[in-house]
Amino acid sequence: MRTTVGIVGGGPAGLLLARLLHNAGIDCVVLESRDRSYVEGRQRAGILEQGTVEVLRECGAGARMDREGLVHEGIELRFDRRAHRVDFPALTGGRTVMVYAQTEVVKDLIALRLADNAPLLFEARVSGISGADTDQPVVHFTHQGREHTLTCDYVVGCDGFHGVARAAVPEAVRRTYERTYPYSWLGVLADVPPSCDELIYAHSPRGFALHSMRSRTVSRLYLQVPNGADPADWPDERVWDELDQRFAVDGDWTLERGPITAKSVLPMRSFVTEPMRYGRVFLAGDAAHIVPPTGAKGLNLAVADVVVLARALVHRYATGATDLLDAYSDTCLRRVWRAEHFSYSMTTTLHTDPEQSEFDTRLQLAQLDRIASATTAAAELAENYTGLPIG
Ligand code: RFL
Ligand code: PHB
Repeated sequence: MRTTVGIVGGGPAGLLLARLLHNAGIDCVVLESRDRSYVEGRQRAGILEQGTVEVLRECGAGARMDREGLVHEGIELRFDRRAHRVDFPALTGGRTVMVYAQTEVVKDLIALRLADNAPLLFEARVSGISGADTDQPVVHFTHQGREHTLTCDYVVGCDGFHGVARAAVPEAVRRTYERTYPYSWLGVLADVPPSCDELIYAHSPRGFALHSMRSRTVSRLYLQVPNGADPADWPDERVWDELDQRFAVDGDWTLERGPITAKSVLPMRSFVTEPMRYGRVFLAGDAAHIVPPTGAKGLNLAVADVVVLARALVHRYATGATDLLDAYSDTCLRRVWRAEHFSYSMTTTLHTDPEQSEFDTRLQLAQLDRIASATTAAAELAENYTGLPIG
């Protein structure tokens, strides 16, 4: 097999890149190791930055998002039994975010690719990439019990944190930066209308909690739990009781309860690998960087990477010039490190470290109070949350 751009991984990064290249008339093949229903059902992120929303619309993948997504104009911070709203449009010159689940973005992109009759192979597991530093890199994969090769002009590793593409960058040139956290999230999906129109990020003496949603009838809630926590130790009643305590404020507020339909524990990590390119192999999305989910940046960073890369590939095929491809890694890493900082600071301001002293707690509360009382501090949060310009 041969193609212009070989894409390893059919998550949001790989599928969106394929859409952008297809629209520009550049051939590509997407190889995805899992089956379609697994990829479409994988419960992950829920918040789209305004720039992500615009990209999806412009590439023709925004119709259902615009019908079913919920535009949010702010978030609520809770701390010290107080609630404070951060008003995004007022602080950012009109920017908002969209609540539209990653599962739905992925379903929409898969449907478009199949409707275009463009190559997207499920259950095609890539084992490695050879010839990264030649003109014709080769992707090695297994499909329907047989081994195949895909020869390409360029290969893009969109295969997530546990993928194989990162290994195409030789260790001698690869630098990695990593931080783990002494807590995880217990995430639940519940068949109950959200108890609030906006997301609530809560700092509490019992640890962090987040109220989010998937639609007008489905809530998504998260609780900080110790690393290694077992969902089996969290019967529904315990989850709701704990959420009630962490969201408690002075004044009226009720967390509506309903049947919990899914429960899982998510570890947290910050990770960056540099450079995001070696020869003709490029890395995009979680294959190159991971953020803890507190800032809702993971999916949005993946989108920004592939927008920059698609632009560079289109420029390369239109003009023959590789300047944008050569700049890809540096262009993306600048935004990546900004998002790493934002995600780290949201995470460490809102969570309770098991080793935390009363002094550390007071610093967290001082920072939250600053956001609640100074427009400059609130604007810094709002600008990062709604998303910085791509590229
Ligand atoms: P993905 O979504 O991991 O997609 C990678 C795809 O590559 C496939 N793959 C392979 N295919 C072929 N051959 C191989 N050898 C392959 N190895 C892997 C995988 O099956 C998969 O389909 O990466 P991508 O496209 O870069 O997208 C990034 C986002 O998915 C990610 O940043 C966010 O979902 C992060 N994230 C969250 N972000 C948030 O903002 N809020 C959240 O609540 C949130 N929850 C999460 C998350 C990430 C999670 N992971 C990765 C553990 C919850 C989880 C569980
Ligand atoms: C989600 O809805 O899954 C979600 C929302 C905001 C976050 C993280 C996850 O910061």
